[in-house]
Amino acid sequence: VVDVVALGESMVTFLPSGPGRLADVASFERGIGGAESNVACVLAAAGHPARWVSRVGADGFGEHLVERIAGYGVDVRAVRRDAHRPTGVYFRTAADRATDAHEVAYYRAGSAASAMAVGNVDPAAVRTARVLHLSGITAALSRDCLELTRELTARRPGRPLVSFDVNHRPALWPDADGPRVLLELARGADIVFVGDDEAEHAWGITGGPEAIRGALPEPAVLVVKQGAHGATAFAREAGGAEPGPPPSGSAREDRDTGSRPPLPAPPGPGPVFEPALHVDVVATTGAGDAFAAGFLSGTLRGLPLRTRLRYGHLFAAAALTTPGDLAAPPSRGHADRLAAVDAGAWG
Ligand code: KDG
Repeated sequence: VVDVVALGESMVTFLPSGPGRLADVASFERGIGGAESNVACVLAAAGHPARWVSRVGADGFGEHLVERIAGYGVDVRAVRRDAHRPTGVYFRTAADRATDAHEVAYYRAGSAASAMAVGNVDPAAVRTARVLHLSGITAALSRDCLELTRELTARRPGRPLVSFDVNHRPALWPDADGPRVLLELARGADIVFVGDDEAEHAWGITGGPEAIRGALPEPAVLVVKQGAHGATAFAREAGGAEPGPPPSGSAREDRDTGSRPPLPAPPGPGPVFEPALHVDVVATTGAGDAFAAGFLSGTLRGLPLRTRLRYGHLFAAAALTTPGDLAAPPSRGHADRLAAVDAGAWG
């Protein structure tokens, strides 16, 4: 049993070496991207045993992805090579500093990962985890991927705790069904991450976190990300959803938590609001994934809801201040010290 399994498509990304429109940029630098593998990489870097489940092409880009993700310490043995379909890639322009506007061009239709299906994903690789992390991106990739996501979010006894990041990507949905499907999938999960802007865009909900919780009462934990403002978590119980048992021998869970007492648990079920940290943003890509990884790290360690949110913000701050998708999170000892500051010193 690993702490987390993340299932989803990863791509080789091409980031421009300077500002400008896709029509004008002359050279790009290779990186890696993929919302779910980003979560696995950050959690592995934070000391959690993590596995990535996916399909890549039998091509150089697939090889590169598997090597790089394994380099973060993620178990990639359940990733399958597809001899008939390519690895997806995407290009992105530098974001406008003021508006965050940027262009994204995906080349992933018919990719190896879009052929993930109930029949070709090893159920044991997915179930042997304390937390299974999924996102709405997978559901948009193909009918097979949608069916797989439905299967994995179906409430069944003995399934891992299911974490679901809505990740609404309008460009990927072939029809207008996306918002309805994403709501249905989120309702099946135990921990849901959604941006308030995303909830407005996808579902037309403008009333903030409370209104979003009104539309999504089922998940044990709902985390509403409010951009640079902060994030609000709702939980049915003060501690929030608890993952399955820790893998045997993970003594380091207890070893580096430091001597500071954890923050007190919230007085009752959410909402708990925690402000984001003020940072000089370099690029927002990957920040949502890092936030999810931080929150899940706190969840896996059984920390109080407010501390989980602080972990989310700390991990997101690392991603916001680097140009690519991925940034090393603060070490556990450092994060624990930062997360334990009192409210006046936070932010
Ligand atoms: O969250 C970052 C992801 O959006 C990026 O890595 C690419 O997974 C990606 C996607 O499908 O947009």
